[in-house]
Amino acid sequence: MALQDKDRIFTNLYGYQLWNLPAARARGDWDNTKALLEKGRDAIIQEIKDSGLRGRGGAGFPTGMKWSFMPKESKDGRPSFLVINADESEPGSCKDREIIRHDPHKLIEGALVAGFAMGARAAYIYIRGEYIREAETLFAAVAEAYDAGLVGKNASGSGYDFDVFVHRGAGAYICGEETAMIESIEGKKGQPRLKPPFPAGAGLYGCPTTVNNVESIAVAPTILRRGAGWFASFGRENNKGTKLFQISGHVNKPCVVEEEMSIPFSELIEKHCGGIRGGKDNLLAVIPGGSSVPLVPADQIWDAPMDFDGLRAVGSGLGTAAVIVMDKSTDIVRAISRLSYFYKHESCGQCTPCREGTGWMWRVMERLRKGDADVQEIDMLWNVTKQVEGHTICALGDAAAWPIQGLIRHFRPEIERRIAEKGGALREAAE
Ligand code: L3W
Ligand code: SF4
Repeated sequence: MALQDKDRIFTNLYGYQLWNLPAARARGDWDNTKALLEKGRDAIIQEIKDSGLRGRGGAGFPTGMKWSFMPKESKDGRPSFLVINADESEPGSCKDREIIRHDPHKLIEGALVAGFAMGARAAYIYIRGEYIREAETLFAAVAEAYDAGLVGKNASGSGYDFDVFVHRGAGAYICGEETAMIESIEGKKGQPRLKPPFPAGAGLYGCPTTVNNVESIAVAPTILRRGAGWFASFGRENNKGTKLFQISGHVNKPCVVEEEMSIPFSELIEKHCGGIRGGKDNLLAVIPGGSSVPLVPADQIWDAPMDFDGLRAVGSGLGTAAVIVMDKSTDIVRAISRLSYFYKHESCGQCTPCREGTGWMWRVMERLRKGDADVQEIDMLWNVTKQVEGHTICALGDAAAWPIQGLIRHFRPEIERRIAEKGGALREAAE
């Protein structure tokens, strides 16, 4: 059953109302936040665990469990921090932008609630450099929250001191990786660190840190107000709650929409996007979770539940739920080659399989795109993706390999056709 309006968390997703504090309050944000904090740290974490909320930034790690990794007491006088990942750079992803544009107070209230639960003294919201207007809105909303005593000293009258800082990125995709983000906030070059140690042990300035996506934090106050059971009543086991889906590409009405987790792909598209351009039979393939997950051909995606397990079952993933729809007019080899270029460009270059492999993969992809390759190069490319996958410091290497693997797995005949066609044309020209 599709989500009803009364169960939507992001009631100002389309900006029909103002984003500012009075309007946010009228929507129920900052309503007796002190009472939420009075539940206590352990009770808040338990409620988030019980809700089944899993990270909304791509990896799907259970949010309550992540919060519970933070030390209960400060060790050696070290403070703890919350870092909020608003560096939304995954091709296809555009949900955190809508939250910040139209509902920034949900995020700031969430920062306080989450930060309090894990004993953090401050939150750093790291916002993508290109989000200029969104950063302006966020700065203004944070200032409103300070002026109203909602954050800062004795935040919301709770007796707890909690600061919120906004940090602007400078346009590097890799700074969305949590440890690269921490390096960047520290003023260093944004390059991922080796894990472990995980940020919960040694993160920002060497202190215990949790990094969460914007959406994961922004839903927390509503979960606490309406109860874990309410949130967990949506979706299915292991895939609970509501979720922002971002549908782009060849649908009649691209949109960002909050829906129930596990909604079938067909229902999402028919109900909210006016269907596939040219009709269902014109669908070629879908990248269901942002560019880092493999594509799924039309016949396998149509009935798939849009959640972590449903998309894993068809060889892909939910990622950020950025659903990129491609109809039969798409040059699928070119599309994936373009993504290869993106990952080559965004590699931070510190580990060899990624630095060299992304360039290799892109160059071979370009040869395949032009049909200017030998058919054995398809297998060679597959092998290169396998040498990159799982052999790098961060997930960017995997993210560069998986779209190509998806292409070869599902569209090998199309690649071979190009090679044969080009070879035929060359032979004809030579005769
Ligand atoms: C303590 C342990 N903490 C894991 C924490 C870890 C992190 C979280 C998930 O990549 C994915 C990536 C993209 N003790 C822990 C622990 N943690 N074990 O749990 O960790 P991990 O490594 O599974 O994922 P990640 O490195 O955070 C995120 C994919 O998301 N993605 C795109 C994302 C794009 C954006 C954007 O545009 N903003 O987020 C799409 O699929 O490829 O696989 O916090 O510390 N034992
Ligand atoms: Fe940098 Fe790529 Fe290695 Fe990640 S996998 S640390 S982006 S070189």
